[in-house]
Amino acid sequence: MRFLKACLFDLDGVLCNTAKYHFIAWKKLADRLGISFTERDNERLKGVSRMESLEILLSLGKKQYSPEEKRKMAAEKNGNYLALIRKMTRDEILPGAVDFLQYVRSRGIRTSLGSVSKNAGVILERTGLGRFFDSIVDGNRVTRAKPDPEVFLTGARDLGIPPENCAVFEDAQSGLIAARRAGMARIGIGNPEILTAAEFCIPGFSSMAPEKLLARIESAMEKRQKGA
Ligand code: B16
Ligand code: MG
Repeated sequence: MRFLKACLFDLDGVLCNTAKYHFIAWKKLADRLGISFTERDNERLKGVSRMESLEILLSLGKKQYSPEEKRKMAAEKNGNYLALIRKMTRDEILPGAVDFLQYVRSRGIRTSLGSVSKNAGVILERTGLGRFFDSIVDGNRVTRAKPDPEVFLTGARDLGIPPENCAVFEDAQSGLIAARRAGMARIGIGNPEILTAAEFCIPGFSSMAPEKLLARIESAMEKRQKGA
């Protein structure tokens, strides 16, 4: 590949469906607080940090809470979440993701995980996905959540690859905006009407042969670099 040298992957919603566990864990807290919290509300939490997620959830209720109460609530949600993800298995990896990771690596393209989750390590270990990455950037390494580009710029720096030769796979608009700010190519996983910051979208990795997907990214990068 002339232009594509590294692929950077979001974790939740791209490689495995942990968004459902975040939802169950937040909902448990919301129910206890008497706050109505739906799957639609949960969409707003994707790619957002834990404390920002809590603020969004609490904004759906009427009560005000002290910083100490909020810290305890975030810890409670994380306990709910950890209990769920500690039971994960490799069966929860999304279809086509492992084939794509293996194909990319066989072509000499480097890989980085770019998640703002502090729990990414548990998920990588439970699913066995960790071995597919040359670099792992998670919420324990970065201080700024998406849409800040820190998570992806750190990954590119780990790999020693310039941002313009990196492609990001993301299921959240906040993550795609982070990738755009980082100056990287952007592939949305999901609905193009929602993921408007993507250069193009696919429903998932099983929807297209890996070589076709790489060719499509390479041509998008080539166009962008010629236009620049
Ligand atoms: P934690 P990603 C993000 O992960 C999730 O999308 C978001 O819903 C979550 O609040 C955030 O991680 C923090 O996660 O509470 O586990 O530290 O999409 O960047 O892989
Ligand atoms: Mg995600």
